[in-house]
Amino acid sequence: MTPHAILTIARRTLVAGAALVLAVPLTASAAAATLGAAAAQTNRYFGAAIAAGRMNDSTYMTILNREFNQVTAENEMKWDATEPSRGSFNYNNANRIVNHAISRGMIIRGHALLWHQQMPGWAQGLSGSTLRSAMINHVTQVATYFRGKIHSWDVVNEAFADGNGGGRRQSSLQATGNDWIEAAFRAARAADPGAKLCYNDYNTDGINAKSTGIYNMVRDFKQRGVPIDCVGFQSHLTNSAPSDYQANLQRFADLGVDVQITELDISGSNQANAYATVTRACLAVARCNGITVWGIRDSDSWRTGANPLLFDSSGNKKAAYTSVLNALNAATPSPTPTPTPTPTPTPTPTPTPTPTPTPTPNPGGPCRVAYSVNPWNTGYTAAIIVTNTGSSALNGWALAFTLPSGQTITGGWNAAYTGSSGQITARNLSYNNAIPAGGSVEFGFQATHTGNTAAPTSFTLNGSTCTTA
Ligand code: G2I
Repeated sequence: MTPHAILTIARRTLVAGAALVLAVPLTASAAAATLGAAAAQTNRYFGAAIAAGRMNDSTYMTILNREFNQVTAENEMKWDATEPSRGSFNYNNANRIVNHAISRGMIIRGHALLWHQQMPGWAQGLSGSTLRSAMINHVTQVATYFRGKIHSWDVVNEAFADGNGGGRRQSSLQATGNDWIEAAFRAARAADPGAKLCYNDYNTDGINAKSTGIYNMVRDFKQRGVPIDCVGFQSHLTNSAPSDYQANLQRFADLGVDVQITELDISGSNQANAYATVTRACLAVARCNGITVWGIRDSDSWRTGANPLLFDSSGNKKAAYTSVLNALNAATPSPTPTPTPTPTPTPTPTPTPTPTPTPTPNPGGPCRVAYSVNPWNTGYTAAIIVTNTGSSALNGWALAFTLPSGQTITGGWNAAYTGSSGQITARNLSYNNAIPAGGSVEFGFQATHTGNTAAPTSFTLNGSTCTTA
C-alpha cells in the first residue's frame, strides 16, 4: 500500500469513524471455526439435544458451549417429565437446560408437548374426552410456562404410522378424535403465540407414503388456518439420506412452513458424506432454519454402539464433524453488505474542480435486518434477525420500524416491544443485550392483520438505518 493510500484510509477513518474496521471484512472470508458460527453465516442455527443429567460433565459442556447455538431437551420436556402426576408440574430438569441455553444465547426447541410415548402413567390410563381435556390442558400449561423462551415447539410428535399408507398411528391420543392434532396446535398458539409450532416425525426424510400423509395434513392445516409453522424431520439415518431428501424438504417449504432437521444422527461407514449431504440439503432450502443433532458424543447417543454423532466418546471431532463444518462454510453467506470502501477518486490532473464526494464509509449501513412473515388468514408471526454489520459490539439495542396499517402486535419474544401498531420499538432483553460485531440477534412477534401482511419499509437500529436482506 502506498503512503498515499494509507493516508487516504486514515483520513477516511477520521471522517467516517467506522472505516478502519471496514478493512477487516475485506479479508474476512475466513471460515467459521464452530458449527454454530458457521451455520449463523446463513442465518441458520446448529444445535444438539442435551440431557440435564450430563450437564456436570465438563467435556460435554465445553463442546456444547463452543459448538452449538441451539438446544433441545432430549427428555426433560416430555409429558412424563413435566407432569408426573395429573395437574402437578415439574420443570426442574427442563429449567436446567433452558436457563443454561438462555445464559449462553442459545435458542431452544421445545420437545415435545404430545407424543404417544413417554406419557405419564396416569395419562396412559385415560381415554376419550377425559384424555382429550388432560392433553389439551398439558399443552396449555407447559407452553404457557415456557412462553417467550421457546423458538420452536414440537407440538405433536410421531402421530403418523409406518407402513399404513400415510395414515395416522393408532394411539390413545388418536382415539380421542382425528382433530386432536389441530386442537393441540390451537392450544399451543394461544398459550405461546411467539413460538413456531411444529409437527415432528421420523422416516419422513424422503418422499414416501408417511411423509406424504403428513404433507397432506400440513396443506390442509394451512388451507384451513390451523396454526402450524414448521415441520421437523428427525433424520435418524443409516449410511445415507434418501436421494430425494432435499426435494422432500422443499415440497414442505413450498406449503408455506419452515422445515427443520431435528434429531439428526447417522450411523455407518458413509457417515461423513451423508452428514454433508444432509447439511447441504438444508442450506439449499431457504426455509430450512437449522439442524439439530441428537446428542453430542457417540457415548451420549440413544443409538448405543452405532456411533452416529459428530464427536467420539472422548469428545474428539470426527470426520463427520469436519464434513458438516466444511459444508456450512461452503455455503454462500446470506447477503452481507459489501464493505468495499468507496473508490478513491483518482487524482486526475484535470484542473476542473471535482466536487469531493461525501465519503460513504459503510455503504451497507451498520446493521442488516432480515424480516420474514408467516401469515395466516387473520394473523402472522414475524421473525426478525438483526445483524450488527458495524465494527464494534453493541451493548443494548433498539430496533425501530413502522408497521403498515391494519397490523397490530399481540405478543412478542426475545425483545420488549413499545407500541403495538404504527411506530414500534423492539428493545433487547437482559439476556440478548449484546450483539458482537458480525453477530446477530433473532426475535419476533405475533400480530393480527386486516389483509395486508407487508413488511415495514425501513428499520433503524440505535438511530442508524439498516439495510434489509
Ligand atoms: O427414540 C429416539 C428419539 C425419537 N424421536 C423422539 C425422541 O424423543 C426420541 O428420543 C429418545 C431419547 O433419546 C431417549 O433418551 O426417546 C427415548 C424414549 O423413547 C429416550 O429414552 C429414554 C429411555 O427409554 C428411558 O428408559 C430413560 O429413563 O430415556 C430416559 C431418560 O434417560
